[in-house]
Amino acid sequence: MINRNPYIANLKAGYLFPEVAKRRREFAAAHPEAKVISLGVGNTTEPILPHINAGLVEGARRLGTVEGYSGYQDEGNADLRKKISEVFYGGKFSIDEIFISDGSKCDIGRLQTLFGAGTKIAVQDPSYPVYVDGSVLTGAAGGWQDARGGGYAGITYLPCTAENNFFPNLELIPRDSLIYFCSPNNPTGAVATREQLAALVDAAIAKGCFIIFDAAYSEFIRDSELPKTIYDIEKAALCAIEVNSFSKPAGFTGVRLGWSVVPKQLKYAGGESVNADWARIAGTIFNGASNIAQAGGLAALDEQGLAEIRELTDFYLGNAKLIRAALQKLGINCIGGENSPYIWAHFPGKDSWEVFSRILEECQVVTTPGAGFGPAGQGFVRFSAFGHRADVEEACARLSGGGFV
Ligand code: PL4
Repeated sequence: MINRNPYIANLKAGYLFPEVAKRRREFAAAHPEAKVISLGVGNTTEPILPHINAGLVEGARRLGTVEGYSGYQDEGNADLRKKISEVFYGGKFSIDEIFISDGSKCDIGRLQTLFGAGTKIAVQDPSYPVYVDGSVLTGAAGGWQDARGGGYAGITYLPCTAENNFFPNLELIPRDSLIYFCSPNNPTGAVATREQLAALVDAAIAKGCFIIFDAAYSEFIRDSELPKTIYDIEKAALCAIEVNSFSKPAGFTGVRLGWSVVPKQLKYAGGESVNADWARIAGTIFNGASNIAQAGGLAALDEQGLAEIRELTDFYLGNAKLIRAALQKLGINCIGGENSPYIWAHFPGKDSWEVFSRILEECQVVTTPGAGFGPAGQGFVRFSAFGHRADVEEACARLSGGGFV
């Protein structure tokens, strides 16, 4: 009989979001009368806006015509790649440095094949679970260890707490490691300043590290002083890969479209090109994003599409403001929710899964327990601003009863 991949056995628990969904289902089964509202998983709820939707429809229509039909486009639509470079990076990348994906999560997983087993990993703690769980699956991380709040061997957790203003101590980053960094951050909602990102890039270059920079929430940034991409920092192309997505800004969570930037300047210790390797890997184990999704992506990046992105992200930021205000009225300290769709609420001394259960029982509102994002998430709960306005208002009214505090 064939053996199981031993790295799978290293995973300590199930993936966070299905676990939250399971507990929600169990609660709903036990309380069939309850109208449960989800402020848990960051899943978009609002319809795709008309201009972008028309781009999708037109993309589908063209596939039914001789002139408009297209098949495999492994590397992605060249017009879309060019447009991404222009809109997000001031045209500084050539189209063969922009790789279209079926979403940023999918590329975060695939990118790990560039480095392989035994790579040292550093993550913001707390962080989006895919960085850690994906590292375990590729063997970059080892088994679970209970010491110091728990964590996987081979992963350096960089605590992001109120004490350090949710930006990690860069001295903790090991030499020659792969650093996952997300800004605006999931789950804390914190956004790194230009100075902080510059310090991160300097540290990475000095220590021979690469950064995988996850900018999936960049379109929620409203403060013009805050950087939307790591490539705003000079020299970042020497040490960073950026992943991004149409999921949250355009409502493409189910459509599936994203991209990765792998600069040609990026070189391994031996001088080999990371870009060439990524083209090789992507060409081997990925067959391109849907042509329909890419047509929608092109529509999203013209003038009308960008205005719709602004409208949609404004809507979710409006939800975030309501949630934040409701929590603050109860005296709960929270950050995020201003340039980000997540609010990170602090319940000092409490277990985050217990707070999750209390909020579910008292308010029939689903959240995400902070401990699921890493050891430093203990005592926190994440509220997502993705929801219909009426549901968010109803959730805020229920929360304001405060029975769970
Ligand atoms: C639940 C920092 C959400 N099933 O849609 P994608 O693949 O382009 O984006 C995924 C993604 C990438 N980077 C960050 C993210 O936060 C997300 C989406 N995260 C959340 O609630 O934290 C959805 C999670 C989904 C999942 O596992 O990704």
